[in-house]
Amino acid sequence: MRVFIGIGSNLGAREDNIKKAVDKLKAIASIAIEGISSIIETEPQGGPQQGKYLNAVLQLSTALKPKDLLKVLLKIEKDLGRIRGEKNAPRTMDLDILLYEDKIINTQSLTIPHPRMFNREFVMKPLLEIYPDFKNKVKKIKL
Ligand code: PH2
Ligand code: MG
Ligand code: MG
Repeated sequence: MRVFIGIGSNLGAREDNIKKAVDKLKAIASIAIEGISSIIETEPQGGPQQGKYLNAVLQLSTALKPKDLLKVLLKIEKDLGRIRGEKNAPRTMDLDILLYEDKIINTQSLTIPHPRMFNREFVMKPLLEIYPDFKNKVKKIKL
């Protein structure tokens, strides 16, 4: 399955955090990294006052089901020191499933496509860099 993951970090050694997250994903047998965008520095959107983010988007190929992939991502966030506080709080690592093939998923724990990705430039810019065709898909959906 072709999957796109949004990565964000605005606490600690942000670039190292991103590299470590990518390495941890690489180490998982059922996941292959197919592409990685540029890492961009972005102003925090929402939440309390906090430092700038580094954001990027990854393309994966995986046999994992969405909820199993989510478990893997949450474990990596935790291993990289993520402490969950208030909504949009600063974090060492955020790994969000943006797209999973063309699936639409709405469960308690998972909403795919990521509901807030379309108006977030820190997601759309790196996503379109590695998946330019997505622009045409969005146009079709919104027609
Ligand atoms: N993530 C958020 C909230 N705000 N702002 C930026 N610039 N980058 C993020 O990754 C980000 C954010 C919630 O996940
Ligand atoms: Mg997020
Ligand atoms: Mg998240």
